[in-house]
This record gives sequence, C-alpha cells and structure tokens, in this order.
Amino acid sequence: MSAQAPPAGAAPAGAPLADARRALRRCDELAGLSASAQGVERVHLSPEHARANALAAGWMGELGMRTWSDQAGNQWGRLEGRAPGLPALVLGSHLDTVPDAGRYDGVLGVVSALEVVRRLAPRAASLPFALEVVAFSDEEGTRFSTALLGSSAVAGAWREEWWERTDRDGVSVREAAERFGLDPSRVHEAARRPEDLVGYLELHIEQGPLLEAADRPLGVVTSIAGARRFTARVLGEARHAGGTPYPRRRDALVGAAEVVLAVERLAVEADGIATVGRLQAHPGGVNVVPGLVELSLDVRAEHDEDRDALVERISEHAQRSCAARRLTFELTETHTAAGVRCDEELQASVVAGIAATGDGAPLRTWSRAGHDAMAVAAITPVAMLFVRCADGISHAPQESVTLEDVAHGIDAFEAAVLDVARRRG
Ligand code: HGY
Ligand code: MN
Ligand code: MN
Repeated sequence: MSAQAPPAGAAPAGAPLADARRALRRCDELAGLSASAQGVERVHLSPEHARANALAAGWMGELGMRTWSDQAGNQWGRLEGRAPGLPALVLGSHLDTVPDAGRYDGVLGVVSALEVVRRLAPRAASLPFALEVVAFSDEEGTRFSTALLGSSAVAGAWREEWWERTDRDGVSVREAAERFGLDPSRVHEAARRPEDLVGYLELHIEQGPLLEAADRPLGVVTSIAGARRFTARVLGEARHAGGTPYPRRRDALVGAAEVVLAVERLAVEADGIATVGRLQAHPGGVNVVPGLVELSLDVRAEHDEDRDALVERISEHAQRSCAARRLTFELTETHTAAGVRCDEELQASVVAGIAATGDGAPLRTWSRAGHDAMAVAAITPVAMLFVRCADGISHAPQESVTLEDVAHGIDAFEAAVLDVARRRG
C-alpha cells in the first residue's frame, strides 16, 4: 500500500519555499551567462563557463565552503564534517548546456545542492563526512563532440586523445584549456581518490514525462543509460541539379534521408532510443545534388547489450540502403559511455529522502538521459533524485519546473543526505 503522494501543487511540508525561490532565481541568473542573446548556451571552457564557475564559487563561499576549481574546469566547494579531512559525500551536477538549452538541466542540481549545504552547515560539525558540492563542466559534450569530460577527469578516466578534439572553429580542447587558464599536463590532478569519497548524489530534472504521468513530483533513479554517439558520412557525387538525370545521380542527401527514417523505425522496433540530431549536406548549394552528407547519431537503451545490438542493426541497414543507391556509408564513434546501476544503499537514502516529503513509495525509473553520475560511478557509489519537469521537456527553452516540486526536491535531497549520515553513524 503506497503512501499517498502529496497532492500536486501542495505546499511542501517543512520546505521553506524561500529556498526553492532562491534556487530558481539562481537558475535564472545562470541562464543569463550565455554565449547567445536569444537562448541559453554555455559550453565547456568558454567565457560563460568561467563566469558560471565564478558565480557558483561565490555562492559556495557564502556558505563557508572552501572553494577551488580543478584542472579539468570543474568548480568545487567543501564543508568539513565532525573532523577535518573526512571522506566527502559529494552533491552536484553540471553547469554546461546544449545549444538553445533550458535553464534547469544540470543547473537545478547544483543550486539545489547549495540549498542543502545551507541547511546543514549549522550542523556540519555532527556530520560523519565532509559535504562537497561540484559543478561539473562538459557533461553535454556540446563543444567538442564528446561528453562527460569534467566528470571523467574527476574519475581518473581522462583520455589523452581528447586534447586534440576540436570545436566548430577548429579550436582544440588543449588550446581551449590553456586559454581558460588550465595546464593540460596537470589534468590528472583533478582525479579524486575513492578513499576520499563516501558517495555522490545528484538531483536532476527527469527530462522525460514519467513523473508527470504518475502525478509524482520526485522519483528515484535505478540506473542510467549509457549513450554511444557517432558521426556518420554518406558519400555520393556532387552534380548539377538541373542537368543530371536521376539514373545518373548519387544523391547523398536522399540516401541520408533513408538512413534517418530507418534510425527511427529500427529504434522503435527494438524498443531502443536512437536520434539524428544534426545533419549537414555538402556543398549545400540549392542547385547542386549533394555529394556528401554528415549526420550525428546518438543511440541508447536500458541495457548496453541492447544498445549495441541496435547500433549494429542501424549500421547494417544503412550500409545496404546506401549501397543500393551506389552511395558509401561511414560510421565513426565519437563518444561512448557504459550504462551504470545506481548504488542500492544510496538509492535507499534517496527513497528515505522522498519519504520525508510524504511519498512513501516513490516512482523508480532508469534514466534515458545521461548524467555525470555515470562517470563518477567509477570511483564511488552514486544515486540520483529526479524532479518532475513540465511535459517532460528538456534540452529546449520550454524546459520548466514548479516552485513546489523544487521545494520538495530540496527537502528530499536534504533528508537523503541525513539518511546517509545516519547510516554511517
Ligand atoms: O545526452 C544526454 O542524455 C545528457 O543530457 N547529456
Ligand atoms: Mn542534458
Ligand atoms: Mn543534465
């Protein structure tokens, strides 16, 4: 018999809405740190990233936290527990965004973590762990077509080949890091030792419609899907759009269109998730039959083996459909992340946290979206708390949350941290 979830919209018991209001105000303030005057865009190692880190560092300092930014561009704050130098329970998420982003993806997790620190700071001297907040960068991979760079460095999983990745202006990660004031030769200093950590808890908007459909403000994440990302190329032959008869054409864009439709059909058939988010026809003249098309491919599933089988099916189908048009299909992997199960004990603390808001049997779900917790899981147990977002919208300016749900989320986050403290005595 599940305890009734708090009626939607009910003011949360105990959560001063003021904390949630401040959290949402800070999401708005961070949304103003954007490369674009129209929407929100804040990418790895950009001036906006530096300003967001500085803003977060100021908020951390106000709470009495010791602050530092690491050699991967992540921003940290630390509050000692009942003794100096204890292993830390880390709360956090990311401050970087996708292009034309919403204002809550990642950001809500960071500002909510700071609200929890604000509440627990007066009793930090009784906590059996230090409390840290991390604002990761490059969870999205928007600028350099890979992802989780900041959290991978923290997990000690930095790959040297990432330095040579370039953005659309040809700037490499290495150059961008140096311009940002980082020393690439010291990136390994960002790695945290497992023995210095108790665990990692991340609050994040669900970025899907399940909580709204279940009329629940909060949910527990059981596992996080690992995405594989690719750049695909369809090669044909550029020709005159007027003078070239159809039998003589090797139109790369028509071939790519068949691939895009097959990606959706094969994903639906396999109960997987595959998306083409970007497509570029070359040379791009309106009177030129495209000779080359570059497109992105993002593939996920609840289990890695199902995801990998879907990648194979998509690749085989695309090879065949392109060959039938005398086109060539090439697939290059640009990012891969293994799916991750959330730690059972930390999940239990999240369940206890949600119970403190009146929901005794919270919705549990696997995350279709990727998160920094996936990288951090390599060095410490992780768990996530989902907050409902309107119509499941994310990665778009229409992304939104309610004040009440954010207040419930901060309450649950605080209660989850206290449950971890109780379990650790
Ligand atoms: O792509 C994702 O799932 C995440 O939002 N980076
Ligand atoms: Mn995202
Ligand atoms: Mn995110």
